[in-house]
Amino acid sequence: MGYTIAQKIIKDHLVVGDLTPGSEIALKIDQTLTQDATGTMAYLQFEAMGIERVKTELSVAYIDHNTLQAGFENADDHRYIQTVAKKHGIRFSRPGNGICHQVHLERFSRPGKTLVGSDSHTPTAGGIGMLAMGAGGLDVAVAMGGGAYYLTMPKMIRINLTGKLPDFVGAKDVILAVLKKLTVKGGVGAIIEYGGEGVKSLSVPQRATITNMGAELGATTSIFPSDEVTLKFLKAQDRAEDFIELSADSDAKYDAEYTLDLTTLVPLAACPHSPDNVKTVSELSGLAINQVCIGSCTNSSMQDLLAVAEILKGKTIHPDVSLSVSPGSKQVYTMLAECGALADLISAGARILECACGPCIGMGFSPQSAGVSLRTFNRNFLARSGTADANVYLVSPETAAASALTGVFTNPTKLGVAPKLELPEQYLINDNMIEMPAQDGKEAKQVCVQRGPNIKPIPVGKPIDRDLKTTIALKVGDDITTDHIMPAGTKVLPYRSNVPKLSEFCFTVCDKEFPERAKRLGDSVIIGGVNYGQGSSREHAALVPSYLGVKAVVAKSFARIHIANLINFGIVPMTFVNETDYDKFAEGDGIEIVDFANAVRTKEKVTLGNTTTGQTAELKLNFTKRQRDILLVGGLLNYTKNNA
Ligand code: MIC
Ligand code: SF4
Repeated sequence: MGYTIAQKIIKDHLVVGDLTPGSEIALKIDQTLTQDATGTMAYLQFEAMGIERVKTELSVAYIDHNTLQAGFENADDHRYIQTVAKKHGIRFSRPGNGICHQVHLERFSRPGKTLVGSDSHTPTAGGIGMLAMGAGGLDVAVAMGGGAYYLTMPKMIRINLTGKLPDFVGAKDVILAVLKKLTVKGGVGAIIEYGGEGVKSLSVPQRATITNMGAELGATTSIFPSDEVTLKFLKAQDRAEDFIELSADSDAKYDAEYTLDLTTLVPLAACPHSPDNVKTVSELSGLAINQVCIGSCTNSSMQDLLAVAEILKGKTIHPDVSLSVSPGSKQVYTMLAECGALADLISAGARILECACGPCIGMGFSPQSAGVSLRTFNRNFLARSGTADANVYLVSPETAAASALTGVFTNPTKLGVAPKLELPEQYLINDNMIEMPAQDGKEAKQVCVQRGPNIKPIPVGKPIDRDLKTTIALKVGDDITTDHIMPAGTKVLPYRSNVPKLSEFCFTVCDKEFPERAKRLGDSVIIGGVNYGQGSSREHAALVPSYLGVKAVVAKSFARIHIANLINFGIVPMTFVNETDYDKFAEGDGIEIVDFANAVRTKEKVTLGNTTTGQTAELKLNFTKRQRDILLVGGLLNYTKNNA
């Protein structure tokens, strides 16, 4: 039997397990990346492991999320990451160098290699044929230390692309079409592979837009073949030696296959507040807009921004619209400046922001009250923009630019004939903002790691008690995102390395009283719906509830990275055997699981009693032996220490 692309890379890196979908596997990790909002915690954890040097082929620490420095906190964290990286053998991408996924794609990604990153959009590098996965910071810390990365062997989904994209229809429209079909749960437990003759017509940055938003499908990762288009990109980045060819065997088996004819695609938009709430731009045509934001790790490549500049050239954006443009990397930014496209953007009225995540993570540029914002980003979750009642739509750069000119939703295909965009034969290579680590030995020993006062010790979990007898502190519905659990934005992000302070914001998007109530209760549980914890990889969405005393989350189902994070921080994730039992529990009810520790140790099912109403529900405990051991001792840090 033949293998899929992902199976080939997995086979080459397999340390534990086999290719049976649903079973536990562990992979050797070649590269890691961190960003600053999750990185501080990841490096604190790495330091706690007491390992001198990273054991990967390459590890890079990026600064791209917390770049609005409204106080000392973010700058302190940057300095900490810079010095800790220098000491332990990690390259440091300085603030201003760009968004981690864009820079990694340009300068470090390699077909056939494995990458874990403490950011859910790490699969961006799947666009070059890399097996790239998002994970919690602690998992990334373990990988830096040479430990394997544990995950559930995914099933394989193939999307065959046929035809060629029409003018003014972009890679964003491809992934929005996939999201419309498969939904935000459609990729859970799966790797999405793209194939078919349509692949050849997509550049590496376009492929990366598609794999980037595979995160929104809930997929473990997404991947494209590595072919002559890949080689061309690597050559243009002066990295031809990193190329290997990779494709699926003709008799590879997939668990599901879909076909998407690129020729038939039209401009699409994901409507508030979910990336799978997709309509055609024509359906929305004429709807007034207030703001347009172009950038993010999804759509900030040279190709994207050249298309935008071409549409805006010689024109002025509509008086009712405020337009931001954040180039994805210093490479993109400099090249835009050199070719004159930057001047076209500026003279059309764009407000140019630094190359960073910016508005995507609510770091400035929040829309006006009840504003309509068109963004080329990947997430439009409630309140993520920083304005609770804003309506955020996700669109392609072409739709964003066309609409910025008219002040209403505008189908870019109405603009006439698309100009021919020439992609560079050679990108501008200047890695001067990537700082190399100190040499192993004396030089590294001399590096003094600098910690600001905002960096507080990581709370350590406690072993599980014999019985679980506590109260439901919160009950939430389906598709709760990590942005609900642990919001981001300018006010909260500076505290990513200060868990006590961060806890004041936990779940406040859903319920302002939650932090106080959880503290008052001492310990508690949360009841959730389907796909609990979708979205980002931020382990703070587990670490902070754990700090607030949450012992277990009982849900209808969980998102992949979040369930791993819950286990890593000693919160027991359990699912209802019968989903309708969800209705038997309400906030404030007392609950009980007798012999809880023993159940976590050995049982596959357990009874949850509602001590307020007397009702019961059967719960599933679907854990591997290793996960059970981690939970019993109160989390992965304790587990790692105990096994050291
Ligand atoms: C996001 O897009 O939500 C983030 C911010 O990049 C997160 C990581 C974080 O919360 O720091 C992610 O996607 O993992
Ligand atoms: Fe940054 Fe937004 Fe990409 Fe997250 S999704 S890495 S916040 S640009």
